Amino acid sequence: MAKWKYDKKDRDASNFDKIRRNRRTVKKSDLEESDFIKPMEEWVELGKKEDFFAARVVEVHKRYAFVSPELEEKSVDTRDVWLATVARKYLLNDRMERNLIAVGDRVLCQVSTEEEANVSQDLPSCAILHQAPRHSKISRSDPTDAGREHILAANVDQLVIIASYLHPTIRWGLIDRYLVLAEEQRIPAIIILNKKDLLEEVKKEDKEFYDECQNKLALYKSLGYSVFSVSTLTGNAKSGELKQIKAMLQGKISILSGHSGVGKSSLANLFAPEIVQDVEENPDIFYKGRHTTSYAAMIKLGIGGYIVDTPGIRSFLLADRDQISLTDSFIEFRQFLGKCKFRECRHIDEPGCAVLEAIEEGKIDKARYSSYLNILTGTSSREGRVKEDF
Ligand SMILES: Nc1nc2c(ncn2[C@@H]2O[C@H](COP(=O)(O)OP(=O)(O)O)[C@@H](O)[C@H]2O)c(=O)[nH]1
Ligand SMILES: [Mg+2]
Ligand SMILES: [Zn+2]
Repeated sequence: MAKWKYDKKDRDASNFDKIRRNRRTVKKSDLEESDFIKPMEEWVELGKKEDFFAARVVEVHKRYAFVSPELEEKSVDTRDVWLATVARKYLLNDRMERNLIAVGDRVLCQVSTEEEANVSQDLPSCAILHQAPRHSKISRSDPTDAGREHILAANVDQLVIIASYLHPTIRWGLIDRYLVLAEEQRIPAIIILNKKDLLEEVKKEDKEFYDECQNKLALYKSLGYSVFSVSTLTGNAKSGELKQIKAMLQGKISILSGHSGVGKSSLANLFAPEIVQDVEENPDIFYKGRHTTSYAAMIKLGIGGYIVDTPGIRSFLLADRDQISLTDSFIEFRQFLGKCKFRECRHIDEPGCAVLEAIEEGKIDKARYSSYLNILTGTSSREGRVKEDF
């Protein structure tokens, strides 16, 4: 029997495992070295080829994506969509990332011939041949495979973190996780605290919670972040803090991130999106874990700029971080980097630790430090990951 011929043994589960494992050893660098990612210099020339066009990925599904042709750099009509699949040769490599392309990626596409195109669908179709280098990427650890990276969006200019005071109750630790992502990518973060109307309602009966929220608001402002306290339900985009948010979104690509139900789609809808976002009108259904937006989508805003509305994410875990890069991502810790007695200080219980001293002196907030510890220790083991899942 020829070596390469189908052999029943291949179907044996353990054999499959072995094959999978071997494939998983293919490193990310293989992809980087392949010609999928093209530097910008080559990009323009390639785009001139017949049947080729530059586009922006506006939606990613499991086996296909939607792209919108670029009208000019950074400008697309997000209602003009093509069905796109990544050229098959690039899919043969198994990778460290769950997804090869993400919403926001700039790609070079080739129009599919009639035979290649799936005749059963109405959209024009194309193959994605190349990807432009990314200037930023927002990713989490894949909940189905913690060792893998799930890239939520690429090339975004800023990260908008949305949380609601109540329904669902705010998780300050989650805000800190998102801030780490923004700091690592060196992109600005904007914090929006929504459902202020609900906070006002409990002001009298739960003064403690109300005060805690006010203190946190002041804390994040003191760190230098833009923080807004709004109600997308009762507020008006023409005045106050919603107007300020509008000004910050104009001309930028912003990713809206946060738990499902906090009001991401409601916020997007205030700024004249080309495609109106679904808002879950029945919160009861929604709290059982259902959500209407099930994929990340890039939408042009009538006010100028783009937003990437992300699906209701139930788990948001950061991949492993070493303590040096993590210390650097907590902006108020930065000034103490290199000032600890030990060079490899993790700022946990080491003697002569400058970070611990700063906490004692009230220069670093204790809750922020707890977030640091949670991220540092929570990502060190698989169990930690599960426990940290919130
Ligand atoms: N009370 C109150 N409810 C809001 C506010 N903003 C949004 N909601 C409600 O919260 C639910 C989830 O909103 P949605 O925009 O779909 O959240 P998303 O999952 O983050 O996109 C919906 O029932 C909205 O009507 C607000 O400012 N106050
Ligand atoms: Mg939504
Ligand atoms: Zn230290």
